[in-house]
Amino acid sequence: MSNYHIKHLEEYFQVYRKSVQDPKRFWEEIAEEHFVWKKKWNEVLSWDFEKPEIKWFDGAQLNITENCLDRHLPSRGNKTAILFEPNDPSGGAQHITYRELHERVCRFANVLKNQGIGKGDRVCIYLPMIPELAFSLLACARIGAIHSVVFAGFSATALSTRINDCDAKMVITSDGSYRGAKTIDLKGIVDEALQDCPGVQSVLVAKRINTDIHMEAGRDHWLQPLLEEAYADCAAEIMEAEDPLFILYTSGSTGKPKGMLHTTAGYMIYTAYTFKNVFQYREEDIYWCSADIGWITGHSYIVYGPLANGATTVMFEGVPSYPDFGRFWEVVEKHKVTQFYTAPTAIRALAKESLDLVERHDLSSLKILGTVGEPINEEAWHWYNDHIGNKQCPIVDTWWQTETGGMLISPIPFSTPTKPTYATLPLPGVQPVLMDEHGKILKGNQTDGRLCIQFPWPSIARTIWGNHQRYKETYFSAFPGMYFTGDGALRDEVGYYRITGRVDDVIIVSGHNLGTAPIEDAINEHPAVAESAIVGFPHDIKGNALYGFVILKENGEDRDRDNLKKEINQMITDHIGPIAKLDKIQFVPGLPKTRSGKIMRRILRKIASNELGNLGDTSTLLNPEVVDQIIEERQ
Ligand code: 6R9
Repeated sequence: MSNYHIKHLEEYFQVYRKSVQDPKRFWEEIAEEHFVWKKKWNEVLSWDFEKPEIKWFDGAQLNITENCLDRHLPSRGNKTAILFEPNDPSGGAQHITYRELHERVCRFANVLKNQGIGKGDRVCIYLPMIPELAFSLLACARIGAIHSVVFAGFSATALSTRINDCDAKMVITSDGSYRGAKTIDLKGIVDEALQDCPGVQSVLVAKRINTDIHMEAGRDHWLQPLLEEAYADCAAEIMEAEDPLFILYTSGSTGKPKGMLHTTAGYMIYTAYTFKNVFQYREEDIYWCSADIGWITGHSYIVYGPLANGATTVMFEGVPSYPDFGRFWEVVEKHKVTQFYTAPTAIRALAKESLDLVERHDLSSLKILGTVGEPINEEAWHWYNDHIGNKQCPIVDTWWQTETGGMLISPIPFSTPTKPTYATLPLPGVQPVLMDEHGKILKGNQTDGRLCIQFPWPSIARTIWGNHQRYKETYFSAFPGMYFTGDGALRDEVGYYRITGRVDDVIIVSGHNLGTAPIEDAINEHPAVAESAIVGFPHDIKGNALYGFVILKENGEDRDRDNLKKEINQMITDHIGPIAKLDKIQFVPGLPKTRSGKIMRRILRKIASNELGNLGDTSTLLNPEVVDQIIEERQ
């Protein structure tokens, strides 16, 4: 039996049992058998969720880039490591082999050193999805610098806040970026941000769109000539297992963004292990995750997890709608993608379009489909299963967080039978529990509560950069001795987990706890509905009432609105009960979304409650204009 590659359900249960009974031995075997170390550990795990302090493989020394690059050179030197698919479909894909990637990372690492960057320094990366983005993460890791990637859709203010929070010495960016038919002036945004960032000493600029940009003398340098001059080899810095690898910001429910800090050995082992199992990865596969490396999904499952397994990972610069809504499927066909991993929001958007855009492509190379980022509703799940997977591809609904570093609850394809909208079972090493609001563990199945994890897994974030107290308060205080995820979940009769959404999305109506996700699921099943979001607003008698924001499909646009409202409420009554009926329904052209596709319920809640004066920061939204439209047509 191999702990590292689970192939059937019985094996899953055996491996899972072992991982819980003797977690140290379990992870130690994986660490020994599948990774290269400069020095072995003194202790596999020490932990204290009260302090909180978590250490995995303390005393070990390694460099993650040797595990992702150098060790593959003898056997996979000529294999494609990164398959870059540009924004422009006629632009030609680039196949970057492991040998080339190694060389580019080494040159880049030398450039960083020549610019005075060393171990422990923070480097902010603000790049579009071009190969230099992957190179720059790995170059930082090569020399022990801590990367902090900021998604290249964030504004100058969001960027400067993140640069200053971690005191980055350097920014890596590009002259601009492509986004569908548009170009974006990234360097202009960096220039604006840097007016408020006195700590930044240098800026490296990759050329992408070839426009004339301002280069600040003494501070800004074109990347390409520096790479050409640099040595093609760079010894990997020796890192301690618990040395920081990167910071990644995630928004909290209040206050400034939290810089989640991930460290080296545990993160490497866990992302590699979960990649291998959840995607049942095999040597000849072509794996594609459509996320942006600006999010944790891209860090763990475009860069580190796949490369640690010697995989071919597709990097896509474009958007799903350019040149048309068939682009994803065109790319799958073109590169014969075997695993495809995306977000429910993308699936819903694509499902709204003509099926012709799917059917004109040969998707027979696909073996496994994945989703991440939010609960997937039943309708989207079936569309994905029927039309993309042709009912042949298991769907892995992977639940995890920036804070968890890797997937925690997910089916293992061909082992765990899938169930629509369920993330199913915990991965080996993960010990979830459901808690009631009084802090009692809910035993047994057919129950629901707040999702906590009661034992550390290797890739849990170790702190919030510069604010350990906030780390403790946010994750370890609600239920002492447990990591609190902030999510609610239910456990069905066989022990499968279904994530019901953020706990703060629970609305109590007349004393009944209603999660927004199941109501939205019910509404979305109406044939005229494309997407919906439910929030609560204060109500004299019920405490809270429900307000639904609904996007119609094209076939619903001409329908009588009052009839539609009645039908929608009937759907809810049928699926959940009359208690969950909506008091107000507003048909909207779009929903305010974060750049990663999450609905900003905070804003919808304010609109529903008529608190229009204080909408908070909308600058990080993907589509801020939609907010004004919604306000204008408020019910
Ligand atoms: C990886 C990522 C984390 C939050 C998480 C939860 C939601 C993620 C989900 C899911 C239901 C899934 N979430 N995956 N909800 N089913 N499969 O998305 O990280 O951006 O930090 O978001 O996303 O609410 O707590 P992050």
